[in-house]
Amino acid sequence: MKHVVVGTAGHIDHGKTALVRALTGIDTDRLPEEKARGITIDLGFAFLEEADGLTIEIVDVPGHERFVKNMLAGVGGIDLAMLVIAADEGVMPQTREHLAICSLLHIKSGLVVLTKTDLVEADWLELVKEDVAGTVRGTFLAGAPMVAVSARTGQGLPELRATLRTIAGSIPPRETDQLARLAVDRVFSVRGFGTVVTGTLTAGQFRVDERVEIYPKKLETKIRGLQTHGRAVEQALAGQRTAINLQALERAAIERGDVVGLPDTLVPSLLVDSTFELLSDAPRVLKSRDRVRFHVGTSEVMARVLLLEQAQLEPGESSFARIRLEAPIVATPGDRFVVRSYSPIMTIGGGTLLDVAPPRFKRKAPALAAHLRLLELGQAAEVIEEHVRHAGTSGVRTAALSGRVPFGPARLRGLLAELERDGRLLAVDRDWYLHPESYERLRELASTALAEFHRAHPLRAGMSREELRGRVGAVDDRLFAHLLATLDAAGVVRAERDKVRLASHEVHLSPEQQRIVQHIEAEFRRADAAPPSAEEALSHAGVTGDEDHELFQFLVANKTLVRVKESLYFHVQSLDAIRDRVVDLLRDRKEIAPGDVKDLLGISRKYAIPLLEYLDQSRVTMRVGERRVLRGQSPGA
Ligand SMILES: Nc1nc2c(ncn2[C@@H]2O[C@H](COP(=O)(O)OP(=O)(O)OP(=O)(O)O)[C@@H](O)[C@H]2O)c(=O)[nH]1
Ligand SMILES: [Mg+2]
Repeated sequence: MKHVVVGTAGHIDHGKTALVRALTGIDTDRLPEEKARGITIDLGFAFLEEADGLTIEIVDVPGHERFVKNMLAGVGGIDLAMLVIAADEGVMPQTREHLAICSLLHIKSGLVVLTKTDLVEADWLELVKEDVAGTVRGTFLAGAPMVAVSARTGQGLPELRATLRTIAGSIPPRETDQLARLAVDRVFSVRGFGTVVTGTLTAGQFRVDERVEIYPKKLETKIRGLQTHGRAVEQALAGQRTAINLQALERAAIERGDVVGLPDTLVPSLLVDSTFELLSDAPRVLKSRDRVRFHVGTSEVMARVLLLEQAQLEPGESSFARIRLEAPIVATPGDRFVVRSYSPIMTIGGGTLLDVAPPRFKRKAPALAAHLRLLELGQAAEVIEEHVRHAGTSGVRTAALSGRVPFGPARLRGLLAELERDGRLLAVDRDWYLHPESYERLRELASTALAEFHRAHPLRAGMSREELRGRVGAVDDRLFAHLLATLDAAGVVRAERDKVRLASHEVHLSPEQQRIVQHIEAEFRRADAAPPSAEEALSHAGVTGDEDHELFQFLVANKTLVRVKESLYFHVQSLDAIRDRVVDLLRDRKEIAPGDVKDLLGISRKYAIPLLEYLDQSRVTMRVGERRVLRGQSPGA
């Protein structure tokens, strides 16, 4: 089974539609207006089934100058172009424009059909053939078969069909490892079925019941049914003209230019980086920031072309460009696009998309050109590494990368694994990658932040984890944990519970600081169950300050002093002894009142109440009414 999509091309009235009908028996002009005016306005579709499992799908396009935009929507997904030229008229403006468009889209194969031969003499036909050969010289159609036919008499049609079959046979099958996508070229609703979209399935495959997303509109739905040339199928494959019946979506919700893909795989973009070439017969120079019509897939969007290497392009010149779109497009790197001038409307150039989610860069920086050259010409692995490098310290997920590289998900996964093995990428966890340079940057940020912290707070044991995470750019929790674990294993930091310090950090007290600390500690130890306030203890040691004083906090951090309540600290040994004495008393009495503690320790309510609350919180005692019992024992037990 092979599917090849052929697109017609050529000037208005040159006999494209008549030729398709003569070949396939299908009249592709469906609209009443097309019938009335005798011209094609929008795309038409037909097909030929050959004996050996080959299906030739045909997209018939309009030749009218005003409908080139529809022509562009039709030729986006084709494999080969059939340039139709009426023998009586020869090469005309849209013959050239359609040829230029097919060239810009990098269509690789095709043929020329000279039709209406019933209207001309044999020697005139020879002249036209020579003229056509000159026109296609230097294009993908140079040397391509040229077949003379008449749709009216049927002359030459068998030869044309045989030629199409031969060319179709030589077209390589489409890649199977590619994200499935279909650029919508028609939307309509069918009674009893609902909304149907059609297009060429450019890559991948779709199945009935599969969940899909309509990009860029973010509409998620399900494939209710699939058809290829009028027949219901369970599955549609790359290269097939496909009609998709979508579940529960209004016809008005979708339009030409939208793309059907698997959910969360494609990337809608308002900014893309690309190569750009101005056609050598473009009527004038293109200046950076010129407003143009941008065509990719089946969409047309207004855009501005920012030239990255020069201020303007002469006809025939090319450059890297950053394209700012006025509405989102949905495409992948490697896709070709066509640009037409704003007014008068003319095809002037095109290029290849290199990045559909470009990183910020200083415009015109030499680094940007180097980056784009790598995306254009680099090996697949280098391209991935470059994207991960630019993802910076937050890293990038495989799923987010797959819509941004010009190759399929299976190849991407293989290359990521290879890069990780070679140490060119780090895996934070499965499907999440970071460039070693970014990791190095995080290490530096963490070390610098810790060193600064230690310098500012030499008496503090360490920095809080959350504060440190903020200092390295508030990276994801898992990435931060990974970073700390690696730094700890490497002996650079010590991460203990919620505090992190440099492994080299030690708290050093000067002799004077030692004296003060010892003085405060001695006072708390002496005061036992009736401790002084921080201010008092500090002033007795000859310094002014409150509980935030670094030396007081030093005693708290090393657990010499324990905070029982706001501004109330006890010496740790006193607190241990108090707890033991209260527990003993409770063992004896089963339950006690605050007054009992006052008497036991010889202290006032000011200390007794906070102490009991502290013991409640420490799960030593439990409050029952105004009294306390030992936790886990009820009164009277
Ligand atoms: N004598 C003669 N007339 C032809 C032949 N092929 C097409 N015609 C006539 O040429 C006219 C235009 O043919 P179409 O097939 O509509 O031309 P087209 O290229 O599809 O035109 P657009 O889609 O509008 O660009 C019609 O009147 C056809 O009957 C042919 O081989 N011989
Ligand atoms: Mg036509």
